[in-house]
Amino acid sequence: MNIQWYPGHMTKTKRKLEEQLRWVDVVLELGDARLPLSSRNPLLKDLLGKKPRLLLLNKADLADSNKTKPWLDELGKESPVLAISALRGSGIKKITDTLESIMADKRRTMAARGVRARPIRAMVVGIPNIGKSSLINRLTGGSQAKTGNKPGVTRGNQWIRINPKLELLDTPGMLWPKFDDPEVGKKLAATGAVKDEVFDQEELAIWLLQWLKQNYPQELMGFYNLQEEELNLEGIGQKRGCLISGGKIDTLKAAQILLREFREGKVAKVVMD
Ligand SMILES: Nc1nc2c(ncn2[C@@H]2O[C@H](COP(=O)(O)OP(=O)(O)O)[C@@H](O)[C@H]2O)c(=O)[nH]1
Ligand SMILES: [Mg+2]
Repeated sequence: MNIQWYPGHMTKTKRKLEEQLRWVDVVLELGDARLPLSSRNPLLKDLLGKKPRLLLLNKADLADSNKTKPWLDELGKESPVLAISALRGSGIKKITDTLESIMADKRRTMAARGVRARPIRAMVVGIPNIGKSSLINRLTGGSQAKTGNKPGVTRGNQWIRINPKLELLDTPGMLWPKFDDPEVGKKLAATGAVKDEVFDQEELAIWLLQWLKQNYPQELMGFYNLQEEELNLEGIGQKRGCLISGGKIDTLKAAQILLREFREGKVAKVVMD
């Protein structure tokens, strides 16, 4: 993420999203399966009003599936929800059918009024790095099957025909991450949703180590082949040969290794909320 979300940016981003929302029947809200709450901006709910949404918890390939299940049940009370991986392709096939069932009532009403059926129009919405472009690519199969400009759509936005039932706005809706709570900020930084510069890398890695020790101790010890009392940046640095002159451990390098390997899902598959 290369943007700092100052109030000015937020206003502009919000206005753009409001404009885009006018043209769609339904919204595909992307969240991160590792952060079913922290990766989402609650403002979206207000912006949507009565417009239906399908929540997609992306990056499920990196998430702890035992903990994803209860979240799906809980969040499913508010809106339909699927766990997906835009990278691996899991869950993608269910999207069209779920959207159809979400729109079924409205479409019946329209049909009764004699309005000719047209494909459902949807757009992808989410914070930076959540996988919006990956999902659009996955849905389109990488092809740029654009259906051309339609009246009422901002210049530059186009519809992509996904299948006979579904059209997608080619430009995703941007939301900014919300982290009034520093804990939420750390979770977003640890998973790579906000750029590293927001936090000191060593501090962030020390926080993450503590979190992993509390929540996934076996996975952490197993991955780095360390005993419980060695679970610190020095221990990781030693294992990985992060040395500076004088035989001291380069803890910054160890922090960067931990953050990278955690984000790649190598250390443990987690749910942090
Ligand atoms: N492991 C994993 N990585 C993903 C998934 N979806 C997206 N990514 C990665 O997340 C990063 C951001 O994805 P991108 O589609 O550019 O996000 P955008 O900023 O919302 O458009 C990229 O490195 C993607 O490869 C997923 O389902 N699983
Ligand atoms: Mg993108």
